[in-house]
Order: sequence, then C-alpha cells, then structure tokens
Amino acid sequence: MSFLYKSDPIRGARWAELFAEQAPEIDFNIWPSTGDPKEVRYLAAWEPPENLAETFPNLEIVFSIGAGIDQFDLSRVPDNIPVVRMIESNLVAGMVEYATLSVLAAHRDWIRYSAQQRQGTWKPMPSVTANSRRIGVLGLGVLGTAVLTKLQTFGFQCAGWSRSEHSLPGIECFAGKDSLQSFLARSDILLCMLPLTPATRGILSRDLFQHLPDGAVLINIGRGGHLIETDLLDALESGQISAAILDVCNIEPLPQDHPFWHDPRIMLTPHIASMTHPDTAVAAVLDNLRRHHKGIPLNGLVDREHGY
Ligand code: NDP
Ligand code: OXD
Repeated sequence: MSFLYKSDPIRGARWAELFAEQAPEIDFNIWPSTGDPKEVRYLAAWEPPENLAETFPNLEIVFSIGAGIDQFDLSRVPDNIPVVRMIESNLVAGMVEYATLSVLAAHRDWIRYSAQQRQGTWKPMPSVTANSRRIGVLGLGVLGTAVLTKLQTFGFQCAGWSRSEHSLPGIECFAGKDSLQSFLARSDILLCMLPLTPATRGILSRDLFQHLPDGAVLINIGRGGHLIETDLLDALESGQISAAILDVCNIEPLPQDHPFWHDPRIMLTPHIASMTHPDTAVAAVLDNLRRHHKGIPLNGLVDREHGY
C-alpha cells in the first residue's frame, strides 16, 4: 500500500519524514518515483499526473495539495474516487494574515500613500473609522469565514456572499445571484475568496464593478480566472475602483509586459497569500485516511457537481 506525492519536492521531503514517523506502514513516494503503480492507493498532488486511472488502477483517494481544485481535470478522475481539497490550520492562518494585511492597507490608503511617496507628495487624506468601513467577502467557506471572523475584531462592518444560505454571528450573510447586487452595493472593500468554477469564472467584471460604491478597493485572493483584467484597468481609469491588491493573475508568472506591473494603483504579490504547510497538511491527510478506513465522511470532500 503506498502514497504518492506529486508537488514541490522540498516540502515533499518533509511529508516523507512525517509519514515515516506517523504512518510507517504506508510506503511514501515522491514523484517521479512512483514505486509499483498497482500499490498506489492515495495520491496528493497540485496537478495529478496524466492517465491517472490507467496508471494507478487501485487508487482510492486523490488529495489536492491546495484548497483550490480548479487545476484538476475532474473528468479524468473516475467518479468512484473521492477528491479531497486541503483544509489545514496553517493554510487558514496564512490567509487570515494576508487578508487582514490587505484590508488594513486598503482601509488606511496604503497604496495611495506609497504612490505619493514615489512622487514626493506629502498629502494627508481624510481618515475613515473601521466601524464605518464596509467589508464584503465573496465566498463564505473555510477561508472566507475565518477572514471575516478576524476582520470583525477591528470593528469593520462585515458581510459575505455564498451560493447557499449561511448564518454567522455579526456578519451579514447574502446568498445566491439575486442578492449579489445588494451585497456589492454595501462593499467598500471587496475580497474575492471564491473557488474557480464555471459559475465563478470572470465574476470580477465590468458588470460586477458597476454595482460597487465609487472608489471601492478590490482584493483578489481567489484565482486569476475570476478577474477580467481589462475590465479592472477600465474601472481603475474611471475611478469606479480606486485600488486593487492582486495575489493571483490569469497567467502566472505575470508576463513582463503586463500593464499591472507598473500601475501605481495595483499592489501585486506572486500567489503567496497562503500556502499548505507540511506538518499540518500531513495531520489533515492522515486524519482523512483514518476516516476513510472507518467509513466516515472525509473532510473537504469535493462536490463534483458544483466543482469545489
Ligand atoms: P470553500 O469550498 O470552503 O468555500 C468556497 C465558498 O465559495 C463557499 O462559501 C461557497 O458557497 C462559495 N461559492 C462557490 N461557488 C459559488 C457561487 N457560484 N456563488 C456564490 N458563492 C459560491 O473554499 P475555501 O474557503 O477553502 O477556499 C476558497 C478559494 O480560495 C480556493 O478555492 C482557492 O481558489 C483560493 N485560495 C487561494 C490561495 C492563495 O494563496 N491565493 C490559497 C488558498 C486558497 P457555499 O458555502 O454555499 O458552498
Ligand atoms: C491553494 C493555493 O488553493 O495555494 O491552496 O492557491
């Protein structure tokens, strides 16, 4: 019985140590070494190998190394094999840090002050208190909920939008397409923390931006495919959006000639908002293996119909 890991080999070496300590009965291999393919029962990957079902005929579970699974071609994973996305405490903590940093930067006009510094301009802007700033998070899942729970502690007015109904103390919850406009109209700082699916691809578009308050700030920490990049540039030009913080882009790494690089209204980071940490990820995976053996529901099981 073996476990195949196919992702960053440096972090993979730590996964191997942890498996050796905590699950020595499982033979652990790091791609491209697979051991006997017929022995592979579990796979953890950022992108699964080609011909998955043919190559590993006895596969029982596919784990995503990341929280998102849009990089998986689910049609290539047979229906009887569960796909599990990553839910682990350090991934959540990293996202809470990044989102808090970005919201505070937007709230305190950090991007504009940084542009002013480069121009040699000393010009204070009016300050807004946290309790009159409205934060909206697209996605009320594991990450969106953790982020909003933290942001509430600053006194911000917090709201979230999801597909199904949610109820969270102190957070205004909106659900479904019909409520999207009302949610946007009260979001001075909008964070995208959605999974990328056919229903959410291109959601950050001209059509969505026009429902935001004038001068809203956009923070995209979901996926590059959520954003229509030319629509963002137009919205920045018209002032509909005053600044954007982008951790993800359509093409990563962002091409050198892309206009985002030198736009003073945009702050870019290279898809580092949060990362899976081996120690907590292996604990989550081993917990799911125990669940699998006991026949109890897996944590983070992907719903193939909805694609997340
Ligand atoms: P979850 O699956 O826990 O949550 C997804 C949320 O999005 C749910 O609230 C869901 O609604 C909502 N949603 C999905 N589809 C729609 C839709 N069509 N309309 C409205 N709401 C929708 O995911 P996580 O919180 O764990 O992760 C979210 C995403 O964050 C990942 O998929 C990944 O893309 C991104 N990510 C980015 C990282 C980075 O470094 N930049 C790091 C980690 C993750 P409902 O609750 O009703 O199901
Ligand atoms: C993830 C990511 O989905 O790092 O976990 O983007």
